Amino acid sequence: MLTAARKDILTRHARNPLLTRADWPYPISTVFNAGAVRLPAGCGASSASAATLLLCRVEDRAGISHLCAARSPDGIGDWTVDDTPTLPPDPANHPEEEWGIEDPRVVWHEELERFSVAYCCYSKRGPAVSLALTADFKSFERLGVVLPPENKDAALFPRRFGGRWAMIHRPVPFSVAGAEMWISFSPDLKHWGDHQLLMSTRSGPWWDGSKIGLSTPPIETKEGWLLTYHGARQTVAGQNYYVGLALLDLDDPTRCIRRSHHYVLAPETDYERNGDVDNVVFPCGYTVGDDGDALNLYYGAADTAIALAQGSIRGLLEWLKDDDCLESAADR
Ligand code: BMA
Repeated sequence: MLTAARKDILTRHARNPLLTRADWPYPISTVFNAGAVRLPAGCGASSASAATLLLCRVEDRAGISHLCAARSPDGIGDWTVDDTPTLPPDPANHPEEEWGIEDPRVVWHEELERFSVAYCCYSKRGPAVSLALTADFKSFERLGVVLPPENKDAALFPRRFGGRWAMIHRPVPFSVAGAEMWISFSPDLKHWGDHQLLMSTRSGPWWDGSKIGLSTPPIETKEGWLLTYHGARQTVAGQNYYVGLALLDLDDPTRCIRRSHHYVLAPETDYERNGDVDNVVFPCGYTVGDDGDALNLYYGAADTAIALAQGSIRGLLEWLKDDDCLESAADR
């Protein structure tokens, strides 16, 4: 375990933070937690300059969040940001969005020929999980609330399992300290059931001791579904957010087969340690390079900017093998 923990498996990009409010074409307060995709041909990639799309959480100057698309040819620079909110909250038709929409996770579904956007709708009754579908990041079909409050940090898997869609999410139980990751299934994306606990918090002083939740959507690999997940650790000054790894069985994603002992990303730089909410690294999206291995992890930094950490999927899987803490089913 020590060998793995000594290696930094993710590298921060030298141009971090990649996006801040200074990059926005209209007045905003902050921009952070973004879903990410590489646009397949014919899916909104109208020109060669639309290779990476970040669907960013933007907090306006009233404190309400909406989603806004930023496109870049290389996923690093030359960002073109939509002139107006791409997906604003729609409280007239969706009262659950009254206090904004946050933290999108975007997934391409071959079967639907559309992307799903799983996001947190912030209702006056608390945060809940909503889904929308889009082919072009211009028009969106809202499916509404799919999981009621209090719940967030949801993402779909790209394909069905035995005819059913699967989604990881993070309910907040009243009678258990902390918040944990669950998985649920649906025949139609609208009706969800067969809810099962997937991963629990470790409690105490651990980096994932007080709350956990999915970070990016699951990454499909030959060895299983690679998860990045965030862990919150309570300190006297507030909660610090870290990122760790887990692996789910490829055919049965209810089975967590590896979980990292240590975190792979922690708030260390100035832009991660100081912002609207200090000491936060919070990925919501990833893209993979043409080689099928280079991983770009886009994360919100201190709820104030968007940054990029890069690594190799193969490298992360190897690291996780060394750093695995699941010695028995009871540890899961
Ligand atoms: C979580 C989410 C994120 C946020 C993080 C740190 O609960 O609400 O949107 O980035 O807290 O403030």
